[in-house]
Amino acid sequence: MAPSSDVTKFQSILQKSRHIIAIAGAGLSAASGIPTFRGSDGLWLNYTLSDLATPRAFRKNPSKVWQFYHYRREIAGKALPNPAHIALALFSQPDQRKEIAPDAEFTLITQNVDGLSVLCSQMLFPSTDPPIIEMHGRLFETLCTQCGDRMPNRDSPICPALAGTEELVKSHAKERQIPLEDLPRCPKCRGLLRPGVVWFEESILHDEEISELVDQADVALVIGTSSRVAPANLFAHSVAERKGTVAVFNTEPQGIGSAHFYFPGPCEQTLPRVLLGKEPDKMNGILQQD
Ligand code: BV8
Ligand code: ZN
Repeated sequence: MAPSSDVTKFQSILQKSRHIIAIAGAGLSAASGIPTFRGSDGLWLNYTLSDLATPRAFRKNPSKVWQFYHYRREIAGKALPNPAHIALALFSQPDQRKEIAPDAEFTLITQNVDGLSVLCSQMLFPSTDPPIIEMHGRLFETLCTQCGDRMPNRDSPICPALAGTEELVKSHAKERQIPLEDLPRCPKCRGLLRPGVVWFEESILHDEEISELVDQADVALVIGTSSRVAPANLFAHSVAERKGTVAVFNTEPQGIGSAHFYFPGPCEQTLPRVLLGKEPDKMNGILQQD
């Protein structure tokens, strides 16, 4: 049966829900100017996954992999949360969702590494710990390949040798050959640092916590994801298998196989309306308020 787009019907389900999870992908940050992976300006258009987002790729050519992540850091570092992030941040506050989902817990499980969901919650609710799980790690963290130290790092550029290479990536020009010693190094042990993200063939972060949430969920919101990467693309299916409700928010009908609801269009428009009953343009002003 084709998924419904009946907002009132979906909101009546939220009224009775107890455990809501949201699974988000690159489409959540598209309106913030961050290219998605497979869209027309997609990140993967000019690169193959195996060239860049695997441990083997990093071992083989850390200079090239670092230039790709430096490029993404430079973009994400200038990006601001959009109305979709704001809608989720508001919905994550019990007092903000008490009309729509009075008895529900909520957790956002995001595949995104741009940190915009956490930034948005910190901007709106600085004293609360946001219910957000960043399952694929963080662009603005580094991991030392020698001592294992994981550290936040928003330096732009993260090291002098990478400065300006974002222009090469942007213009799909040949990357610079940066010597190992000029790549980001650990302040503690001088070991080579890697981006603090989860690569393919690596286990996701917080997998136990995520499994518990998925097993408990009676509603799954699937937001801005092509649902092509595992295990993130399995969560909604497992909620549906346990007779939970799945609602997809996407500009394309992707990942709607086990969906009961599909809200077509940009999530920066559909999320404020469906989750909060608010018009998207009302959301922008919220970030500017002191
Ligand atoms: C794992 C961090 C167990 C890095 C990412 C063979 C060998 C080994 C493994 C595998 C294998 N086959 C399959 C696997 C599993 C593998 C996998 O799924 N591979 C794929 C390629 C088939 N997964 C893994 O390896 C995972 N780990 O399985 O552990 C294990 C352990 C050891 C050995 C084997 C297995 C780890 C995966 C994590 C990879 N890291 N990110 C980085 O970002 O650089 S993945 C990265 O790509 C993202 O995080 C995200 O997950 C994915 C991109 O997907 P989306 O976010 O959905 O983005 P996309 O562009 O595709 O879609 C955007 C969507 O938004 C579209 O639908 C579009 O229509 C929509 N949209 C656009 N604008 C809007 C919008 N919607 C609404 N509003 C808008 N405005
Ligand atoms: Zn170290």
